[in-house]
Amino acid sequence: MTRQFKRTTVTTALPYANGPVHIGHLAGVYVPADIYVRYLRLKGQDVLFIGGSDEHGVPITLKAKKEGVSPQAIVDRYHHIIKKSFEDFGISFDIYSRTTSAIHHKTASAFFDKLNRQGSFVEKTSEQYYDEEAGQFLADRYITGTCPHCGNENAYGDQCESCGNSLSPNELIHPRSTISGSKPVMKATKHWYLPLDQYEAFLKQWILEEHKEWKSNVYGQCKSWLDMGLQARAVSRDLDWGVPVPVEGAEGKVLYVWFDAPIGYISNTIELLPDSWEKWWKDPETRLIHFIGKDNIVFHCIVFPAMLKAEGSFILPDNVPANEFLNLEDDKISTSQNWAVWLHEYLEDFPGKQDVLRYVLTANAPETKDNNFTWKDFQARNNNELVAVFGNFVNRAMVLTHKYFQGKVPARGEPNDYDRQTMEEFTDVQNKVETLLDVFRFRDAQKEAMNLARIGNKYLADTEPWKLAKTDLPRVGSILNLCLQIAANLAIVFEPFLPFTAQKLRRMLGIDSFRWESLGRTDLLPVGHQLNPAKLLFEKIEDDAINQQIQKLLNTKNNNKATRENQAEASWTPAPAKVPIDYDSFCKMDIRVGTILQAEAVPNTEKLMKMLVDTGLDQRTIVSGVLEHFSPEELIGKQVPVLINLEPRKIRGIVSQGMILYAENDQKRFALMQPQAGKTTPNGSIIC
Ligand code: B3M
Ligand code: ZN
Repeated sequence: MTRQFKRTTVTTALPYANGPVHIGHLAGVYVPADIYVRYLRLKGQDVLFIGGSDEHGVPITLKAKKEGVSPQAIVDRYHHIIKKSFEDFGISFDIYSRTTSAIHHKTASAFFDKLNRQGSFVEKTSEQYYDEEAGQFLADRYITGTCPHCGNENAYGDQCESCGNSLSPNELIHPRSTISGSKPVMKATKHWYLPLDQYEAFLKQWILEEHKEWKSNVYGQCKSWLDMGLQARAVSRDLDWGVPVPVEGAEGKVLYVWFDAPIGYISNTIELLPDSWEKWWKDPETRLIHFIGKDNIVFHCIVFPAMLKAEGSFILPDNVPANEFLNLEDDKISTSQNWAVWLHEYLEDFPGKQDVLRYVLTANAPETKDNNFTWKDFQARNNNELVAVFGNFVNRAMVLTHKYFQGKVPARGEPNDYDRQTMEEFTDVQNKVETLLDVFRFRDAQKEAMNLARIGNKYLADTEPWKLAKTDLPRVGSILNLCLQIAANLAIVFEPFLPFTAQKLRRMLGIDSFRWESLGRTDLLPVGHQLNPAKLLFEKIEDDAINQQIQKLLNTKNNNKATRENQAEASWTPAPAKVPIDYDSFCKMDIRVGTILQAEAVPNTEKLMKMLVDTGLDQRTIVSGVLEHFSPEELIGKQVPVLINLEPRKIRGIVSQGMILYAENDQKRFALMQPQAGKTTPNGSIIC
């Protein structure tokens, strides 16, 4: 049974202000939330839409350190970029603020203080890594060392990016501080813990019994956390960036970012509505909805509710419609790998096409499982759905009305059977879309909206009014009237999904606003109403534009590969030394300078190159396994060291007389070693 509420507070996860936002953010959180909020507003409901940047936490301090600037400079930069991207894409926040605001510091601090005074925390002292040179405790990300699982020497204290294992700092072999490079020591430090175990019974009842309607991915994750049993979590950190712990003697300690960030939803409401914010957070007749990604479920369904419960005066979320992740061209979106479509870059490449991206992201929304964005699919959905169905239908209806009726809505005669059937097909659209939106099924809801465009497009194609103009103009008028009514319905139903297009369409139809309740009606535009000139709602996206995007991603892949190889080289340690030999043994080797005269691949082999080498003493054949490393052209004419007194060996039927020496690096890649430029070293020169 659904309860009746007076108003709805909708929040969206606060993105970390340490980078711009990408399509994964939009698809997972902000577009669905915006659709939902626009829908509620259209229905005339009281709704508040809260967003903001998360400006604390270690990733931000690390980025600042890397760039040699202050954390404030980092968050200032990205907060504005993120805020602008959301505005550009029509994410209709009532406020988009930030957790470095004075009001947030005050609110988060007071929240902690209240919990602390009423004894909601447990204080515990534990041993943590401390950098004696830098004089500070080290957050997990500030410690690197060798991964115990894969041997990667640059694993972080919380995770090894090489093998993907989660780590705790004391598992690292040879830990180092990333601040000073020194070896950290263990030192006692005191922190405040929220005893989640004490809330377990309450959470089990509240989620598992009272919120069985939550999305299965959310409910399932909560259940597995609760089944595992909850433990106390530290809500403070030793760090100099964040909201200071408001306790005497707690200098150098701040609130853990996941403690202060969700309070940011409240702070931002206070900032917007200093006098009336409480009804949005404390009135049981308010419904609270958190839109988030799946990695934030535990914080929004377990930790934050426990905090709110501990505080005592707040409502708890009614629903947390978390999404799974969106992949890009089959790979996980990654900020650090630049594997993303950044919103600000998208708009540079596709100006004015916000709604196309909104449409495609909703059509592929990762609602119940991870989903994939590909540029080909983006193009296909634009060209085959938005252009060919929605845009084409509206355009033809408009153009024909201008052509035959001077742009005035024509009268409708008595409907025939096909008209009636068409009308029946969409009278139910409001009900269908609402039923889906009410349970956060945005993909299917958008499909229903698109279905209306299909109905219109099919009706127009089947009735072919352009063929009747000469013989039966009143019938043409009837057909176009119904088409225009469908177009008006499209302007309503697409308003939550494609707000820019809906507005454009309303303008074309010469209507300022429609009421959501009118959805499904066929009398939205009165007879004789003057339409504005027709404009295209969507335009075809050509292969070139798509290929450019694909090429951009390929370049990213190649750059990442090169960087990985360089890093591997930089952290490479040479092979261990061999056992000593005496001088006489060394002198037995006759190594000379020679010139490669000819080189060719040995047929039917993958690795072998046959070369003719001038050793100064003779010309001889040498076979080397270097085909993967060099092309014949790279070798011909080069001077190289040759071990000439190695016993001849038969390789694939070819007698190889000696060995050319190469340098082999950590990647098992070969390089030529050549005599010093500018000095003559005739073939046959001894190498000693
Ligand atoms: N900044 C994590 C994230 O962006 C975090 C969300 C906070 S919501 C209160 O995924
Ligand atoms: Zn590892």
